[in-house]
Amino acid sequence: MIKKEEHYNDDDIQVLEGLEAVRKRPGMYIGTTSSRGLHHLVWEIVDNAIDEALAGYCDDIEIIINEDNSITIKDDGRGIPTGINSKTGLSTVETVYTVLHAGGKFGGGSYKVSGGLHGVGASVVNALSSFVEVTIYQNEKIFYVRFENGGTTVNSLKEVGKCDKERTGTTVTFKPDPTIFTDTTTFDYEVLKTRVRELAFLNKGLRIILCDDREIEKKKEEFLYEGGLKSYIQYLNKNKNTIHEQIIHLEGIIDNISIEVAMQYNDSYNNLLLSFVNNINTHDGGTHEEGVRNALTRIINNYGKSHKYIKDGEESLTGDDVREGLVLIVSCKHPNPQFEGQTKGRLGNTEVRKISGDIFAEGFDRFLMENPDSAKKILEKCLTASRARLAAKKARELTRRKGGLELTNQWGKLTDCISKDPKESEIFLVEGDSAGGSAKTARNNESQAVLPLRGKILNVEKARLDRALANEEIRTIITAFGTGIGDEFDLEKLRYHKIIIMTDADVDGSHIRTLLLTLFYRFFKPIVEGGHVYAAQPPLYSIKHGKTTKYILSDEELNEYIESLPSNTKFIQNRFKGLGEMNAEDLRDTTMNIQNRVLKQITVDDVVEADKIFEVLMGENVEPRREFIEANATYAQNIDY
Ligand code: 1YM
Repeated sequence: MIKKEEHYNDDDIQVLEGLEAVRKRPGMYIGTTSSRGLHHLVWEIVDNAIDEALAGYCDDIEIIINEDNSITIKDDGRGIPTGINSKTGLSTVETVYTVLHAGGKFGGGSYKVSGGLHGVGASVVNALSSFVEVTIYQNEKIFYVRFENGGTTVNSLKEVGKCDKERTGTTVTFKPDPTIFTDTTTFDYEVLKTRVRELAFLNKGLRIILCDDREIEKKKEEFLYEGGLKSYIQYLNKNKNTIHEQIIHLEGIIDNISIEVAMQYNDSYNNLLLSFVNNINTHDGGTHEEGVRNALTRIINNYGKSHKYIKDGEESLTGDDVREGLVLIVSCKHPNPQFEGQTKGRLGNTEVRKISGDIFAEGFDRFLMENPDSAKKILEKCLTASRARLAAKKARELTRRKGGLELTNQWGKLTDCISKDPKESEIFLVEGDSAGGSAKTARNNESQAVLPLRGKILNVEKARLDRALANEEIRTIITAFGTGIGDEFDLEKLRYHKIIIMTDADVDGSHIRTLLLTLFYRFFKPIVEGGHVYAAQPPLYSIKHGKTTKYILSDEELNEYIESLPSNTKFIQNRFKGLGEMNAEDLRDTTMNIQNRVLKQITVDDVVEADKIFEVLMGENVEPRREFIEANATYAQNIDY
């Protein structure tokens, strides 16, 4: 753990701007005022408590969603300083909450180790809240301050009581301003829970309690992992078959930069690599991750060669080979991280590459030496992956020779659009030949291509690339997309920026949709991450009365619509059994025409959650699937008719 080197000094506070600026342009400070931004407020306050824990002064944090949708966060740290700040003439806590960019962490003497996306802190939360209350327990005294309407102090800091000497800490309650968060001011317990669990995994020994005190759903859960990252790996591999028992764990500090890695292989064909810097998920990796990746490939190859798993003259294992079935987490703590990229999801500090590589290489090499049985299983797994990769390469070459993966006009099934501009081109993947036929008639042939899918496509959760390539349906999809696959994949070559899955609203339709999503998530992840994948929403009903035809998307909407009709209206209601039943005109008007249609964009907010769901739904083990289906049965509608 990195200790703060100097203590906070009241004069460190820098007075920069007023809170009004935050209210005028909230997006600049918290990214968005949608639900995501709303939850971001919680992390800004929790981060201060986590910093206190990282500095070694706090063990317990509690987060409560109150009945009125306000949030209370408590910690048992030292309490925010209450002395007067000479620059602002205010108490330090008032300065921290009312002056933008104020805080010990910007003062130079000390630094912030945890930190939200923007690291803008408590004053931003105050600016965007209808009220904030801070209570501080310090030196046997209780202090209290209250702000309203975006940061106006209504009760300046004062002593309000006495407490035991042992009782120290900070309690903050805030309520987001509904005039700013116009979409929603309702907190989502599950969203808070996912991040709280992650924070508990990342900060070994820290107890975080999450409570929901709202009427219907009162809940209380405690998150405390003595095993830290090891516990995280256990959690991620829960439904998988691991190939070696012991979780590999190593850590080290060089030049005040700490690196911790935990990893374990399972028998699947996927990998899950998570990386963090100061508790922030670096979705796009960066130098800490690169150091570990490079060292992983190097160390496994060295071990494989010196122990004759890889014979002289045999091809080395590639990065993909050594990552197959691997679940790995890298956590870096850095005093001065530089985040790069559009979403600031990449660590840029160049010195970290060597540091993380060296720490990883030493620890991993030692593990292989000390655990030859595990090492054998890992090497065998990597070698099988390598053989499969070579087989896939052959299969690809073979299909290419047959013209299967080239863009020729003889691939029959696809009805392409005229436009060659990917930005304006879309492809509909349609269930069945008859719906495919209607879609071809209904489409706008300038920008809409149609690919009917005849059979069920292969479940790639249980298959490697070489088997996937043997599947005709999958080959046609790869060819149509134009991107290539595996180590040849190139997002730039994607021929359609909208890929629209159009399946029936029944069990078979959902199955085909899930199979396609599994294929995209496992083999074309950048396409999903780039927001290119959509699900069409064909209507469930049509209602005809007089000359009017109204299409309805859900049972809920149907009831509302029928109730809204004058009571004596005569109407015909004929539920669509499937897309194939709809004529081309209906299909155009409801599902394909850009003016009227409703598309659902498929996004991946949370890779951990997505990985789990695909594994559970499509993987080998039946028991977790049964549990999942039972737990989610209430969400399923229209199971079959
Ligand atoms: C529920 C939220 O804010 N806890 C908290 C915040 C601070 C301290 C302790 C703290 C920090 C330092 C010294 C230091 C903060 N202090 C500041 C500032 N919990 C919560 N607990 N003493 C106490 O950083 O050296 C900002 S946050 F700026 F005043 F030091």
